[in-house]
Amino acid sequence: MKIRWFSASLSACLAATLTLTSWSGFATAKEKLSVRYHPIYKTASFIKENWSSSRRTIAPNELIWDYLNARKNLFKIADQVQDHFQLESKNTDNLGMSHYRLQQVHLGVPVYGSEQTVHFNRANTVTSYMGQVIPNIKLPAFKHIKHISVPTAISIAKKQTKHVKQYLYQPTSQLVVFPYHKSFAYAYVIKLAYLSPQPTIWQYFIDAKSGKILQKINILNEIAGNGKGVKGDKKTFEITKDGNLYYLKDQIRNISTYDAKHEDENSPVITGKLVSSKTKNFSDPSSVDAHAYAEATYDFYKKSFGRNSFDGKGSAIKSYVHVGDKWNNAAWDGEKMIYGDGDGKTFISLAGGLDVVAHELTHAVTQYTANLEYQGESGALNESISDIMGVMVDSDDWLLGEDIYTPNKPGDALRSMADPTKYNQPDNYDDRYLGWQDNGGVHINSGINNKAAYLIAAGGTHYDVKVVGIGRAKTKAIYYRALTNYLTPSSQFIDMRDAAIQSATDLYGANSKEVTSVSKAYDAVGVVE
Ligand code: L5Q
Ligand code: ZN
Repeated sequence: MKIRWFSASLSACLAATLTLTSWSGFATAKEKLSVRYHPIYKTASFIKENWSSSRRTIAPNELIWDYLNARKNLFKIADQVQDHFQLESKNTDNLGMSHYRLQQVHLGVPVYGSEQTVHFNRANTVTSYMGQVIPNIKLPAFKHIKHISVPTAISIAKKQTKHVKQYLYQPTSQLVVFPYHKSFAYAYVIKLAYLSPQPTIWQYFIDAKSGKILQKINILNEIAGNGKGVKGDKKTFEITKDGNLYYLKDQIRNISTYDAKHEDENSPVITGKLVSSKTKNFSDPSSVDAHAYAEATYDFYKKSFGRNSFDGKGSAIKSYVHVGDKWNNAAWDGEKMIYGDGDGKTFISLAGGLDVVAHELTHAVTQYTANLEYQGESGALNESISDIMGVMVDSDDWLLGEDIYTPNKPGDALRSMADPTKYNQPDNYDDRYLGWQDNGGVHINSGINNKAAYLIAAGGTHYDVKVVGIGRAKTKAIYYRALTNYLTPSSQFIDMRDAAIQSATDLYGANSKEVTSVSKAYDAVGVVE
């Protein structure tokens, strides 16, 4: 499309506004204002300028409204700008610029697709505006219109996908003003997502008055990518095509994988770059595994517990590979997963371990649930929960990190839940570490709870206490329930015992064999009242 530029002197543009609101901002008269207009709505699509407020002292959050007020003519707004825009977010970048996002509203209801961005430099001068404003929407208030309910709208959309057995999450609904046939209608935007038979995210626009489907789009733009993992194994995973490039971005699970390009592991911000490829084949084994294993862990949580991402609300899962220089570790940093390449001797690329990836992502689940404090006994429980879910995701063994630890020493691992003492961890509360290292031994004392979980699942006699195994599926259900419903940030080993017994009671009954196994297991590792 050809872009047409219009220039106007500021004083001319502002003449009308200045008389209306004497305090509204203005810039020096000589400054150029360049405006590109929307071809149909004739409101500003892009403004390039240097606008600053004339008010001497002004709260930062009022500046944005002063600006919109100063430009209201360009948006064809006659009344209060506050009635037409809703502030969505503000981001300050590393250049010191502030970027505001706004949403046009009509009588309080968002106008679909009509969003705006306004950009301030560090001197609080607006340098540009971009977005869409639809003028003269003539629709009475929603409450004055006879309309169908949200559940009705959802059932209309669901009728279209009768072949779907399981949705990824509860269908969502948002009321919008929807531009339709040169007019407007209130519509519910219903989102339906599912993985099979074909990964799809439908967005249905249901007329709130008539229930008619005005439009539907599959907003999933995703395909299968492939590549080899750290161990040389071929695998497929979900990617996204955008323009000429493919990206490690799984839109249905909301998982993206970035290359940190050796940014320091201690850096407060790791920028990274979304991993891309010219073909569907991805050649970096670390990012392939980080991505595919994050997907596998997502699926584990979804399938086992119905959990949608670490927060249960579908939050974006971000992995960063090639963090640091030969860094021998991986972590959840509170917002994202970060993986080192390893030095090649102690570790190879840590993203190459499915159990490691599941361990890290479980730290995120913990943060959003029990939020176990990362020191002392609660920290050891935090570590243990990550290990438990780590081994539950990864095949049938009780080892952690076996795939990425000491490439020249086959058979060993970072930790063993079956026998924690193999890797210098205690397997009884009496042998717990009480020093200050490792946040009070969070990676050491986790062995105690790891052994208990192992005994519950696999059974065995430990320090003369016999435990009958109840299998992995029930064990993971008990720990998930304890983590999400019972444990708190200050929970100690004894609380873990009670939380596990309580969870097993809920799930299998007070006199069940499962409850017996749990209490025997904690007896066996010396966690007793
Ligand atoms: C650890 C996470 C891993 N790191 N163990 C210190 O001891 C220290 C860190 C860890 F899975 F990447 F290895 O578990
Ligand atoms: Zn950990």
